[in-house]
Amino acid sequence: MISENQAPQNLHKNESIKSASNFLRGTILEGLSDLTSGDISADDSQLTKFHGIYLQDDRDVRSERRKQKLDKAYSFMARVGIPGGVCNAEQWIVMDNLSRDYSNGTLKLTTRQAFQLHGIIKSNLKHSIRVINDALMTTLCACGDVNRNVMCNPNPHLSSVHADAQATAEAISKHLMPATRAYHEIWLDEKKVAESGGEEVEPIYGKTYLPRKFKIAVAVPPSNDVDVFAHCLGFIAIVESDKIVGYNVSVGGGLGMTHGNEATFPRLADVIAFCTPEQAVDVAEKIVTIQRDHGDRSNRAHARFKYTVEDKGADWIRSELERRIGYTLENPRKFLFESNGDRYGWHQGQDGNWHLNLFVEGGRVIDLPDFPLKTGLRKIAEIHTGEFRLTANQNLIIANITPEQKPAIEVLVSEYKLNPGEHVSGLRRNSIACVALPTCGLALAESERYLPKLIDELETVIEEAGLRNDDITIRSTGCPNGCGRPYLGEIGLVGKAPGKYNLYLGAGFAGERLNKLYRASVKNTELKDLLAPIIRDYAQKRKDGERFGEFVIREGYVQATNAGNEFHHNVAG
Ligand code: SRM
Ligand code: SF4
Repeated sequence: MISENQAPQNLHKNESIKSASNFLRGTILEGLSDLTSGDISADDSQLTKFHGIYLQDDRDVRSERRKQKLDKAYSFMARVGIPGGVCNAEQWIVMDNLSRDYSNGTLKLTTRQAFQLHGIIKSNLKHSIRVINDALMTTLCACGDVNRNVMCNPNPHLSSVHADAQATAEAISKHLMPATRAYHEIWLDEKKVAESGGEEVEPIYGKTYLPRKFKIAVAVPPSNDVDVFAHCLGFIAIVESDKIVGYNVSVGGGLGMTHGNEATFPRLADVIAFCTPEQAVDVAEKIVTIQRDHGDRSNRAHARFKYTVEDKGADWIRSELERRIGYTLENPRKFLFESNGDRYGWHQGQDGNWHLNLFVEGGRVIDLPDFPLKTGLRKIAEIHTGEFRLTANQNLIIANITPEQKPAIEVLVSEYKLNPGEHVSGLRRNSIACVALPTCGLALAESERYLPKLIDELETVIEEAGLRNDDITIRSTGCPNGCGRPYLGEIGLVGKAPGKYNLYLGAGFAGERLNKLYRASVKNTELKDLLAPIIRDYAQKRKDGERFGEFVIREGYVQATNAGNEFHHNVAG
């Protein structure tokens, strides 16, 4: 029996767009060849998301152009998903070239270990996508109602453990890629399936794909840098004698919500079972099919897997999973996360190779007059034989540097003033800001362009309070969708309107607890004064080892949020 939210008459319009799209083709090809306008049709712009491509416009000039009766300044954002954030030096150079030649001159390292190129105009789009594919990367499934870029802890200091975790992330990613050849036909000029007499099937997704986006992460305790509990599906590595013996499986995390709609809320995942490394791909596939069959296809604000888990219960999900895989899973094993931040600076792996975790503010790789970050990284790429690894905190690891190569890289780090995080305050090095304005069509307020300025102001407070080197997580977003995972910041800022933010406090430092609203609609000019006394209070009264997020709860600034469904409420007692 199909449920009400799957009944044909109740389906959201995106379901019919997907269904009529002929496996994600729509009229994208025709739209691309029409160069009389810079955009594509509304339906196609839903479909290009599955191809990792968003139609955007420059919001800085939107009102001026409206006054002048001009079209919006359209361009495209392309997102390149690389499982676990791992790419090689040649691939970095390809991305660097594309950003210089066809986009806005910058690279954005995202909170899901992907690259974003902003500002590609329509006539350059196809060529850019082809260049990305020629370099053995893809934009396919970086967005859309499918499984997205699979995240994984990228710091290979425990070389063999990380190699195994990465292999799991890559295997899941590969297995959950859609089968449609639409992408190859449209962007890579492959022969049309219809012409070659073939017939298409989507064995995992079916022709309407998932009700909504789906996200997976692999975490390696004690680091929760990937924020595994914010994911639809998580795999938490259980390590014994330097070997991954299996994964705890977590389900039902997700952060997006809508201001003023309490039926929407961020939710952290429940840990439901333990699986062996060999079972992980099967578990991932079957969880995806549970969401395919039971997710809400009528209301996109209730369509994420977190609501399926919330409504049906974690126990039901586990038994349905076991029914679908055909065997029983073990109960979860013990694990401990210590932080959801990055390990900055130089670290040597078990195999003797070195890894340098650099701080990249807001994930924006750009050349500034006094800080030529982009050129510095390119120079490194020109000599580096290891990898570039994008972190879930929008930072970058130059990974697998041989001991012989280390001195040459050190010279470049110092010549280009690259930042291994040592001179940065504990607040700044634990900051995340989503893109927001001017490219994000959903932004209600600034984020990436604002957070560094707020941190400048707050640094005067933390300096005076003697907290310069203390790690405190601060995360901001320009709207409640949660792209910078703000509900997992000890301090979280969520855009409400231009210059106004909801201020949240009290998340767990290891990403184990959501924060809680402290003040709504605070003007940006008032944020420093609102936070300063709390920061000073923390400096004076904190207990040994007590984190800022714990302190604000103990001192009663906010109540603890122990479950997503109490995010909007204070609980009596
Ligand atoms: Fe996100 C939509 C940027 C991570 C939740 N996100 C968007 C769009 C595409 C806006 C749009 O739909 O038009 C943003 C593009 C802005 C731009 O100009 O580039 C955007 N999201 C980002 C990135 C680039 C933020 C960043 O600064 O790093 C991150 C790209 C990740 C990637 O590489 O795949 C990004 N987005 C996230 C995360 C964090 C995560 O996944 O760990 C979340 C919260 C976790 C979650 O999904 O629950 C997130 N993005 C959303 C949502 C809300 C989803 C929901 O459940 O309600 C939207 C809007 C939507 O889907 O309707 C959204
Ligand atoms: Fe845009 Fe909102 Fe995501 Fe920020 S959180 S990138 S403003 S959708």
